[in-house]
Amino acid sequence: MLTRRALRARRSLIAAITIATAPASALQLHVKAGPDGRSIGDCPFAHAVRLAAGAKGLPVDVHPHAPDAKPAWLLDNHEGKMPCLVDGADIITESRRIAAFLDERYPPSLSGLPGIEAAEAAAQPVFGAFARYCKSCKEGSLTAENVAAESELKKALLLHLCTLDAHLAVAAKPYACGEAFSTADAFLLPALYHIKVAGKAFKGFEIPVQFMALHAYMEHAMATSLFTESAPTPEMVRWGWATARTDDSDHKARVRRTALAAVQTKSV
Ligand SMILES: N[C@@H](CCC(=O)N[C@@H](CS)C(=O)NCC(=O)O)C(=O)O
Repeated sequence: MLTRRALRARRSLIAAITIATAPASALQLHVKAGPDGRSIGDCPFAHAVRLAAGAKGLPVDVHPHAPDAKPAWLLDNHEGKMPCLVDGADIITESRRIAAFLDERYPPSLSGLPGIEAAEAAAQPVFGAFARYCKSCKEGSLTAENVAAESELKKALLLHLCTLDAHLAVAAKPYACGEAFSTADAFLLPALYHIKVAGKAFKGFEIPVQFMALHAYMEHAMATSLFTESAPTPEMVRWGWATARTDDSDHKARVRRTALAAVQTKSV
């Protein structure tokens, strides 16, 4: 049992640590824009960075850029890569590197939690498996061979989801490592959100109800303000995948016009 004096000392120590580790000003995060070039786009990697920063209570100013309107410094010195974090003199690209940078600089650690390796091993393959499946049988490429390949890609995704469900059934109380939000959650939640929205829209795919731990995990985490305040809209996610699912530039332009009209109608 701590005495009042010890409690006061502990509080001022925590305050001192917080002051010392808070960024001097909000972090700046440069991300892919939506079809209007102004709104925050669909990028799941940018979303992961926002979740990691948000879980640490760090304020982030988000700057969306269209592919043809990126700042010169980003193009010249960082290959135009986004997401790109600017924290004072530090400029970092690649979402995993950004998350590691934030973790090193600002407590609490999201990657040093017990069980993080097992959580990452179960979570990491999911987004790639979904991307391969969702991009299969692109617009205008519906051959028998592609349909057979698509079925294999769906099976692979289901296997990864099954492994993830088994992991969450044991570990998730309620996050992928247990009680605390970790880097594994920051990257996994955007992936699952894309599966939920784009899987349904483009493949009629739904995560099987049998994956109960996975559903419980998603329901809890996707209802938190950390998630709802940083997630792109479902329209944005569908726009991103509709563009990724076609090589035809006329079709890409049509997708952009439709998405643009939807974004503009919403903002009226
Ligand atoms: N490996 C990168 C991937 C980032 C990435 O693919 N970003 C895409 C969107 S999901 C992007 O910003 N594209 C827009 C552009 O580069 O203009 C990371 O993890 O940061």
